[in-house]
Amino acid sequence: MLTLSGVHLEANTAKDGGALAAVNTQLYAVRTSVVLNTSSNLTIHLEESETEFDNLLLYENQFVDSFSGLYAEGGSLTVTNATIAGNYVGIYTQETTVSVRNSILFDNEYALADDSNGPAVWDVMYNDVYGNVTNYYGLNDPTGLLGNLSEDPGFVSWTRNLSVGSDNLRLGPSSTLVDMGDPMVLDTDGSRSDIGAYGGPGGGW
Ligand SMILES: [Ca+2]
Ligand SMILES: [Ca+2]
Repeated sequence: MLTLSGVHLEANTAKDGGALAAVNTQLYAVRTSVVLNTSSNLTIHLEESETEFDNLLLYENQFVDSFSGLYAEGGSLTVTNATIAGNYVGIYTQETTVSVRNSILFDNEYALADDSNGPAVWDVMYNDVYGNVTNYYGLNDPTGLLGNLSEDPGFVSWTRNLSVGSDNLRLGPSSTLVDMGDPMVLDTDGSRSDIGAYGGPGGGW
């Protein structure tokens, strides 16, 4: 088991996994920020791994030839309280058991995408998927069900411009995603969880 806590991955370049790659690995990552990396085959590239991300920031990652974003092939992927913006794909999987909860996917080309041969096995609850060119690809759009929303997240500031200097992906005071996460999950202040990377028990970063 590989554990990452409070790791910031910025401006790296690699072919498979511009920031992070794992094959046949158990990986737990909490409070991970991944920005401005460049890949030719996905920013986070996971194969046949059991992977869990809590409080993930993944934004403004670029690509050459192929895609940027988070990719998993086989294994399992659990993403809770992520904010994923300005990548080519948000989360893209093939033959993976996927859980995505309490997460924001905004301003990507594809937000949640599955390209499995069989039916997609996705558990998708209490997310906000909004403003992507394609919000859902290869799986049903669950907006309005199980706490899934499609609303402007109301970040403090966001510009998709290949730079992160002026981005602040915390929820602004008028955001409708405050207290709209899984009611069984609490924030550090004891309130119902907020959606996004700054919600949930690990959200105080
Ligand atoms: Ca930006
Ligand atoms: Ca809250």
